[in-house]
Amino acid sequence: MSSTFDVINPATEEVVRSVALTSAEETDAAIARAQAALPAWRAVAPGDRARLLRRFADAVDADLENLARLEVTNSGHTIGNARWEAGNVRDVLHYYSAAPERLLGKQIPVPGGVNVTFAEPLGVVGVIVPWNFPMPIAGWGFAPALAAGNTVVLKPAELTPLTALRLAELAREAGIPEDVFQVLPGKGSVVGQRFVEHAGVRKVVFTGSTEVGKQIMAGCAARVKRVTLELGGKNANIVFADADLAKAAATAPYGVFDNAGQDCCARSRILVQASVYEKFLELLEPAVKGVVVGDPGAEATEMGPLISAQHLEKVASYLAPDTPVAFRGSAPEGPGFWFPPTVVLPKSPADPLVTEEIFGPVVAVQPFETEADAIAQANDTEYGLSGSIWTSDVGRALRVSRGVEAGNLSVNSHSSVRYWTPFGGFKQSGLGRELGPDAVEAFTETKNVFISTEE
Ligand code: TAP
Repeated sequence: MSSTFDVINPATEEVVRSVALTSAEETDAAIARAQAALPAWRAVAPGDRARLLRRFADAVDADLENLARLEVTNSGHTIGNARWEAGNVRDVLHYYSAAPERLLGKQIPVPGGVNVTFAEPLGVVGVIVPWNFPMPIAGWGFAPALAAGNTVVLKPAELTPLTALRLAELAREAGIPEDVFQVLPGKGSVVGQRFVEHAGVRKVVFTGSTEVGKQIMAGCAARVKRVTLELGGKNANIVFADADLAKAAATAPYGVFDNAGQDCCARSRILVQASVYEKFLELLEPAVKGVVVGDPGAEATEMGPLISAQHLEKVASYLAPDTPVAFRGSAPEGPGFWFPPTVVLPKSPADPLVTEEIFGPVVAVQPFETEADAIAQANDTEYGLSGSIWTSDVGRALRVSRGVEAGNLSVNSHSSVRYWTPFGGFKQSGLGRELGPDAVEAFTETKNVFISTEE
């Protein structure tokens, strides 16, 4: 008998739907079906596989508003963000639909014959998704995996299964065979664990906490299983005195409080050059207080609730009565897991507010003196995912970009994820890259074949 999980609307605390949890036995059966579906899927002609992915993208597009509303209800994402997220799944499917017809090998000059390489699919790929961006992170795994001819089993986070389940329905409507792309809602310790342990799964794509990512990597190492890891971040937003300070301050709240700070790319440390530190804080205060926090389904809302009561408790635990809070924004009263945007001024670089990924709407502002000091402070973390650099000096922008140990940097903006470009972390923020022109390679093995031409 399967057990069930009650999905809760984080803005109202009401039960949305009860979802059956996949057991270990059911996971094994799904993996066996995915293995059985592999020969036919990889044999689909490249142009036909491309067409199926484009039809899947079109089905997502036709269902965009429904998917977005589902995410608002399940995850408390603002409706504007949720529409972007569903649109991102559509765009990523379209982008990788070009891949089946371009899975090129090489003809390499060798003596005595002809040498060619093939990009072969890996087999069954297991994708494990966290609760903070249920749609896009699912798509970054399944779209290139399917394009390369793999079959996919996908586990959404226990808290947020609804959009992934809908995406599986849309894939079927588009004509993708049921066993080629299966969504298995359930617990990480059950379904996710089987992806790691089961010999039939040839690659695990994991996005989530660094702690669980290390366990996944260790489990995969024991089986020499391919693994991609997208883990945590404690990203720096570096503001130099020569920057457009008004713009840097006006945008800083959105660089960290988007998705209520539940974003691996959240710029949760703002490093400000000491000569403009006070001025920056003066400009930051109205920007933080102006963030519209409330009903995520309302068009004007800029920040919704946290995902769960447990997560709210974790975020709140970082703020003690003696925490140096500079100022805070607002949050609704009553039901829902609300936490206001909060700006803190830690005194020590060892303060957990500076070192730990809080994964909520809390940002630490710290001064720095020189360019070298800014780079050293930005790098004083085990993480290395993203970051921003605000300066009007192009040479400095490039020097600091090269100096900061992180996979995704933006200058005079807070952009991290663009599906055309590679995304992933340095250090303990991850292993491998997703998105961009090369992502499909991570879902293939290179096979080398030599054909003798000797008589
Ligand atoms: P986790 O607790 O690590 O969970 C992530 C996923 O792994 C969930 O589906 C979870 O299932 C599953 N899982 C848990 N234990 C497992 C195990 N032993 N074996 C296999 N799977 C297991 O993370 P979270 O709290 O959902 O997400 C927040 C974290 O993700 C943050 O650290 C954030 O920075 C990181 N994140 C990183 C990125 C990128 S791209 N680098 C993007 C988004 C989020 P359950 O739902 O059952 O727990």
